[in-house]
Amino acid sequence: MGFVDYEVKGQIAVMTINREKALNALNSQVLDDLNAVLDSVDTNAVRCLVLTGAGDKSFVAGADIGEMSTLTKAEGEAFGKKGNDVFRKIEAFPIPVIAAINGFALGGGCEISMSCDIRIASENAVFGQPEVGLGITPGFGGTQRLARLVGMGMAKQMIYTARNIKADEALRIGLVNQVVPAEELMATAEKMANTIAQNAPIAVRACKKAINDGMQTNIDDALVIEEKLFGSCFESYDQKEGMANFLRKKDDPAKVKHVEFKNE
Ligand code: DAK
Repeated sequence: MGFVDYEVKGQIAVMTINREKALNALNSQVLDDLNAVLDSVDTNAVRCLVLTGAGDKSFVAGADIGEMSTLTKAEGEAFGKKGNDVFRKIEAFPIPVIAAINGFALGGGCEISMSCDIRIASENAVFGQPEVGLGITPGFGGTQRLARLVGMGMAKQMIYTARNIKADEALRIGLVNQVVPAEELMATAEKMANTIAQNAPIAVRACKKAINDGMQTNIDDALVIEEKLFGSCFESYDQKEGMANFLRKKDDPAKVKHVEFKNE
């Protein structure tokens, strides 16, 4: 669809931002297309998403500077809301989303990667929040998500200096989970997505919600959130079969089998 390709591969799917000539920069159309593709995902069939950028140079080189350059205050606010709504949709998406970062992840590109659950970067990836050099603040959640991921001190350093960092430094500060050679990026991301897809989907979704919601509140309320989501897994086919399989294994290791979780 438009600037976003979508391919289902068994129980996982790959979403590719495809605006390679502009290094996959996010204009309003890309944001609308991302929104529409996310709305079209059949989350009963697909259990994990991978988000990447087209080409081998850039994941997303930020929000579209040409489009932003002439915005009025009101239009800037509307553009920020459009981006924030899409990024929040990714963050709260019922199934996990892995960012496969294949090059520049600057400004809105770094921000969209941070709205994903897990970040895997190629060795040529470059991260940064260059906004203060353009006379603006990060506008798609960068001031909030970066501080939550790498800590306040490092987030402030990156944002105030507008200095880009390479993949190895992003790994060192905890901005990405893993760095791999570029030619292995998609295979690594898809392998991780398939590993996630083989686990009980109801439980994986509940874990995502528990972590996301719990991180926004105090520990007492967070543990209540966990309790409720823990309870919600019981009486499902997946919980009964997952536990029965463990007990069968204990009883007789020869009875060990791969559980086909059913998302029910
Ligand atoms: N926007 C538009 N076009 C871009 C772009 C961008 N962010 N980044 C690259 N391009 C385009 C270039 O203009 C060029 O187009 P043509 O000239 O060929 O037509 C093409 O992509 C190739 O780029 P370069 O020729 O520059 O390629 P290089 O290899 O020389 O350099 C680069 C690659 C990534 C270092 C360079 O392109 C670059 O510095 N790009 C800009 C990176 C950047 O500053 N990104 C952050 C943008 S600010 C808000 C909501 C959100 C935001 C702010 C506010 N509100 C609340 C309203 C977010 C802001 C940002 O993301």
